[in-house]
Amino acid sequence: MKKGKYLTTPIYYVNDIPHIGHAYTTVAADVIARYYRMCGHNVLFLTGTDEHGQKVQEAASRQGRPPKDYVDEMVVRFMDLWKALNISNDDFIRTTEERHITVVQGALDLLYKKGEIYLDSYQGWYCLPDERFWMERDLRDGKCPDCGRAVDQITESNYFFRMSKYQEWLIEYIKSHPDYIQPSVRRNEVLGFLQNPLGDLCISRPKSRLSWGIPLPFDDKYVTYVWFDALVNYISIPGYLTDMGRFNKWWPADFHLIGKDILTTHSVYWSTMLRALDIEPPKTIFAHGWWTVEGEKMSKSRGNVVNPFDIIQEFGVDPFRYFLLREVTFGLDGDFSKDAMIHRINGDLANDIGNLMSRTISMIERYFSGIVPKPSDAATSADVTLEGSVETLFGKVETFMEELEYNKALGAIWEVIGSANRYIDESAPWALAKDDSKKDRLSTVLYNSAELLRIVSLYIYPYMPETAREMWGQLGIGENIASTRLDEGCHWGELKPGLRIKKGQVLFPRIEVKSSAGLQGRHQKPDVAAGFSLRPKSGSEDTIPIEDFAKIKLRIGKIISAEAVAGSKKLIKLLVDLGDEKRQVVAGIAAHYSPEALIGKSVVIVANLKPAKLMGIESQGMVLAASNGETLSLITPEKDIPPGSTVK
Ligand code: ME8
Repeated sequence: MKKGKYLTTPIYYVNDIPHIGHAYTTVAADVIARYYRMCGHNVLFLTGTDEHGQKVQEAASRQGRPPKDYVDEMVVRFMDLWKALNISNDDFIRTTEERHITVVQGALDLLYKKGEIYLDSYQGWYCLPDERFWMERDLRDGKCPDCGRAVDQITESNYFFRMSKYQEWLIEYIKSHPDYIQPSVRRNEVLGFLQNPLGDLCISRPKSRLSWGIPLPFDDKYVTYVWFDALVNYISIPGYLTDMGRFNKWWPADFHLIGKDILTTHSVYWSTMLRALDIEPPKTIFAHGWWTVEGEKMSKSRGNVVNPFDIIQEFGVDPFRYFLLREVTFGLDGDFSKDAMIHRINGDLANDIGNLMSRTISMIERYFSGIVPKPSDAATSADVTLEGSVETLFGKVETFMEELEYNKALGAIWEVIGSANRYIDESAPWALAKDDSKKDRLSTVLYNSAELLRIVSLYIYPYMPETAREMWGQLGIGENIASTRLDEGCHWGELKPGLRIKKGQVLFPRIEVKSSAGLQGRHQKPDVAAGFSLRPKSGSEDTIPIEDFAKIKLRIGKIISAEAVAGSKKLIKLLVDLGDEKRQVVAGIAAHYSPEALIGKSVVIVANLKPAKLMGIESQGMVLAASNGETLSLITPEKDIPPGSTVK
């Protein structure tokens, strides 16, 4: 067994319902935890809930209930969500648990005895929603500099942690440990923050104001500041002060995964707290980006909070997990929309991996009575290339996973899936099957496709565990994929010929969308009213008067040049001759046409469409195509007709 890996998520406030943001960090941690286990590491993956503090006390009192009652009920929502999302956490910390409280008090006691905590009278401004004190100079327009809400002036005696004395050490530490705070933009942000003098940290709240917290061990008139309490979870659970043998096995944590909203508390408060306790800092604090919803900040008042249970119900767990990590680079902000989700499902999942699976399984069933054939003829250069692409995948995925570059790891896996689909297209097993003399070649092609799917299942298991299990089941592999080592199972040739495949459900059914959305937009618009399952509606609401149709100016255009849009798999930039003018049109057809094949073609252009930007490139029209979801065909005139001709 290799060295242990310790991963954490933030512990979430229980006074809110879990949403896509909470799901994001937790799924990201789960993927890395599963990946490490598959690489033979012992893993401690910790998540949990932050249950003390003013917000919880107030929420409970609004319901006229004791806080503990309230948190006991609320925590279930998080636990249920993690179950629904197949989160494989090894422990779940609730800050109201005795095993945590003891350690918080132990740590406070140690710091107090070392003179790292002192009592002082303090005047400042308090932001209730953020539970943070601010100095007069910190305020922005008299409001909380973090959230912009009103602050109350407060004077009281409190206990302070001598955070300021570690400022120089922290700057030095961050500078000399480039991996400590990631990504680098966040590291620079923290270093910028540390250019201003660091104050000491108020770590107590008088019980007269807040009773729902962990009592200070050296003064029972106070409870512990919720952030001090919460951050200690990262060491209380692996055994700090209670089981130092176990603690030393896990600590320092390999990754604290957090959102960028809580960067300061982790990089400044937590680092200095650990320093004062003589504990090594974690190896990496990674602050990922922020999800918005259809371009807007998620908030209860906007009513646009994305409930992960709804998404799971509508699209399934694995597509949701896949989407979260494929759609945006971990570290950058992301935008959620059902459109984007459907686009991923229909493209990457249904078209790419789903199609590869279903055609391979169907052909093994049809041509070999459901028995995985033995590769029988000498390898061709196509076979060697396919095998080579699989053999080099491990190195790529390993590098990306170590850097938490989830979308690049998935990109590398999907490249291999794409090559396999092309390999099948080019090998044309359906044609080989018609010729008895080509039976050996047919065996090899289908064995190779099935073997590639076996290996791909291993790679996608951390992201989509249910799908990977299903794929192994359909391939007839008896072993449990969860206990298969990735580094051992990813080598070519281990699939045993003779296995009986078990044709099962389609992995990812396509989600039908209206084709009328054309090719202009990045994602075709789903019909929300119809709940994404579109059937033609009968009745007058589906018809338009001829005047409406006449508003659309359709003209014949001749494609003069075509080039792939850098960084996009879907888009091609076209220059189109419309007779009296030339237009630049960006079309999402790269999956169906190569740029070279387009030059010289006459197509139908929507000529009076408002220009739009696609990946920053202006598109001055739309090219029409017919699609049934799988095949896409440009609409071209049946006879030779000059550019600019009208289409009616
Ligand atoms: O801050 N986009 O808890 P919290 C991306 N209890 N991630 C998001 C997000 C969004 N829109 N919204 C939330 C707390 N998150 C403290 C943490 S840790 C010792 C104490 C995720 O319930 C992201 O991980 O407000 C963020 O850091 C976390 O939820 C905040 O959760």
